[in-house]
Amino acid sequence: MTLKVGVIGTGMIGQDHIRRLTQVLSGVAVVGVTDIDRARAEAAAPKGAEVFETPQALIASDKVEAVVICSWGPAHEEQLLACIAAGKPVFCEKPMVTSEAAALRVIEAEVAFGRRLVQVGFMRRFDADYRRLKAVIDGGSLGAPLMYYSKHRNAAVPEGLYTSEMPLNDTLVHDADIARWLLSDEIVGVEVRLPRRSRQGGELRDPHLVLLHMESGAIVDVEISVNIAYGYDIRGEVSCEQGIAALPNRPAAVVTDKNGIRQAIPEDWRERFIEAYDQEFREWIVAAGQGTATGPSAWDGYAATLTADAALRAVDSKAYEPLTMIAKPALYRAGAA
Ligand code: NAD
Ligand code: ISE
Repeated sequence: MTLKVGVIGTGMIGQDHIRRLTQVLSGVAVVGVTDIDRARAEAAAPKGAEVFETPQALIASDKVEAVVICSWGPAHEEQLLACIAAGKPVFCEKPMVTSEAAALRVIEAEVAFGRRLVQVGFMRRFDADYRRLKAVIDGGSLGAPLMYYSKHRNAAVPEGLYTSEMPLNDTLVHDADIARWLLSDEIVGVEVRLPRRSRQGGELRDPHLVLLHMESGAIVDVEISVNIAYGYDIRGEVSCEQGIAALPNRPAAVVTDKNGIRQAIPEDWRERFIEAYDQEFREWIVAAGQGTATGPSAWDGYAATLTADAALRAVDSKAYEPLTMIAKPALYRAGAA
């Protein structure tokens, strides 16, 4: 069985996902693409794929069995709701949506449909190192987790992004999700501290130090840097009652020369998480082929969006900003079909 997929948004990650769906993974074919920039969609379309005029036309097409959304965050809600209305499994890049109200509309639509259809692109949950870290914490040999340090450093962002919005809506959401998942906990409040501005970014508001307060009382300390210049550097360390569990450094050749002993650093997320994205889609293809979704859910997308909203409020208020979640619908509870 080959799952016939349509891709909405053929920018950076859309092209990377089309490459993995056509050249790396099996049991899947990209039969349609669309982008508001038609020329970009045409350039990215694999041989034989149809270039649709609009996301709505792609979602409605009988040729398309499941959808991959790689458009900009603010466009996701309308596209997700159309997929749910059509009963089609959908993989949606993070952030699932960019407001609490939009997240609740997606949850409401999926709950009314009665079966999970949405998987959100929190690829770290599929990374082998993060999975090993979670297995150690869940194993319990180190006792309860007390603190988690999450370092999220990007080399650069496009010019013109100066406020806290992009670092918190687009980048922090990964740390929020991985913290909830690793610690099996919920975020109940957020604080943000703004250190002195890095001079490398001009007017860019960078970096951010974010504290996530968890329901258990554990605290997560997140560094969000989006203009660190030297590469893409992701680290994590969980401090537990009886020991520490940390992500290993990525294996890379060790170079020794007159400048010293060093290892290469990934350029960006495509390189660092290449295997994680592959695995994320492997698991999505299996679930979508059965007409459903597993992995990070609309509930997880909602939690991450609430966290980003609270962090943005905390930048202005300089105070602890609480999060209030609705009661978790049965569809998203452990063991739900
Ligand atoms: P991009 O700007 O390179 O590409 C986005 C594409 O979507 C553009 O080609 C744009 O024309 C198209 N688009 C925007 N709105 C549209 C609409 N309404 N209908 C059709 N096409 C539309 O951005 P990107 O870096 O590829 O990011 C896309 C999404 O993927 C974002 O939500 C981003 O946060 C997410 N992303 C996730 C990861 C990850 O690690 N999981 C990494 C990068 C980006
Ligand atoms: C980007 O959109 C991603 O999702 C990357 O994983 C993240 O590290 C980066 O900060 C975001 O801009």
